[in-house]
Amino acid sequence: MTPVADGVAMTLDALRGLAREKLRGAGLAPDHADAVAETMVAGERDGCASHGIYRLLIAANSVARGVVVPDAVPVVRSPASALVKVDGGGGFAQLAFERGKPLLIERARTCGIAAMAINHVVHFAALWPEVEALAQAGLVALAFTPSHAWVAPAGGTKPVFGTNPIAFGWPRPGCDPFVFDFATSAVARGEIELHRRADRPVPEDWGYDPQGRSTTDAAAVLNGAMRTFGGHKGSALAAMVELIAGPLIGDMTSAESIRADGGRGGSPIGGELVIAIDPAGFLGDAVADHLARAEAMFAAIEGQGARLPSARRYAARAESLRDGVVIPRALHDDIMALRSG
Ligand code: NDP
Ligand code: PYC
Repeated sequence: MTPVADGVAMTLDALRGLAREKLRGAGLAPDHADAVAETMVAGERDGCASHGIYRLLIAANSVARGVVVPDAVPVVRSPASALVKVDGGGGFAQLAFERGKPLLIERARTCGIAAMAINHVVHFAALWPEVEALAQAGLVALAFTPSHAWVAPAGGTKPVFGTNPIAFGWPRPGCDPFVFDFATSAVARGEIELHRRADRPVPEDWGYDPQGRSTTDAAAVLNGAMRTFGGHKGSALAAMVELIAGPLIGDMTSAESIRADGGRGGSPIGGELVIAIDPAGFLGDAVADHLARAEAMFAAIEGQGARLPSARRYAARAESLRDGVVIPRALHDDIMALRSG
């Protein structure tokens, strides 16, 4: 660890070691600590601060408040050839995904398409590491999860939806996959939390105060309601995520999740739906020809100076792999104050 002007410079290996040590100190079993640390390090490495190492504070809080089962053992089963179900046993979602992923990949390759329901987990993570891993395996991937009811429907000011992310991954020959992953709220809640920590105002269109008035006060939005992105369009997509990653897979909606939390301030409780499609299932031997045609679309986007989603992330990754990362000093202090294990 090297102190720099505005933070602490760390290699990714040092950051991984610190994350594992603090997660074990919080009480997580070693396999959970390793899986959770990996996604936090990936977030920090790729310049996604809202789901990077800052999440150590959130994860430790969820364990301390008894929201998460720290030594849960995920159970994987397959109720039908194209379906995988993982019961996460109340643990964090990362290990449940890791345990179910090999069977999901196998079933997608066998059936052309397969879906995995991850149930009974606590979820605070970004979804792009999951769809990126599936796309790296040659599959098209979609992932969805509800969260806590923090977001008002378009036209209302009271929370109904979670921040409900949608992630998509597309395999590309010879380069990193095309990946996007965003909340259906105007911004992820983690971003508003970072504004509150830094005492910075938020844009007026991010949310409402508890009285339903637009505000630039981050704390007021956190206590009031966030807005969906794109008005009624984001609102409908948020509802879709509630439905397909809640009732469809027998798990909680965001309203049910926040009720189950009971004021403990833990991370969302519920499920996740992951869909994987093997392009060869539709295309057979012509798969390479058709994936090559997709490249023309990417070239048309980049050819006019627009960027692909994830281009920023991959560039940040290259830089972090070379130079390491800098953790803001106040965050580093808070992390060091957590118990070690
Ligand atoms: P952002 O609005 O920051 O953007 C997300 C996506 O849009 C990324 O794929 C990003 O690529 C891409 N993007 C951003 N700007 C551009 C641009 N100018 N041109 C092309 N693409 C662009 O994300 P959110 O704040 O909505 O969400 C952040 C994270 O929070 C997500 O990873 C999500 O999974 C996570 N989250 C998790 C929840 C949970 O319950 N587990 C709930 C809500 C959110 P790039 O990264 O390259 O910039
Ligand atoms: O940033 O909105 C968010 C979020 C919710 C759960 C995990 N991240």
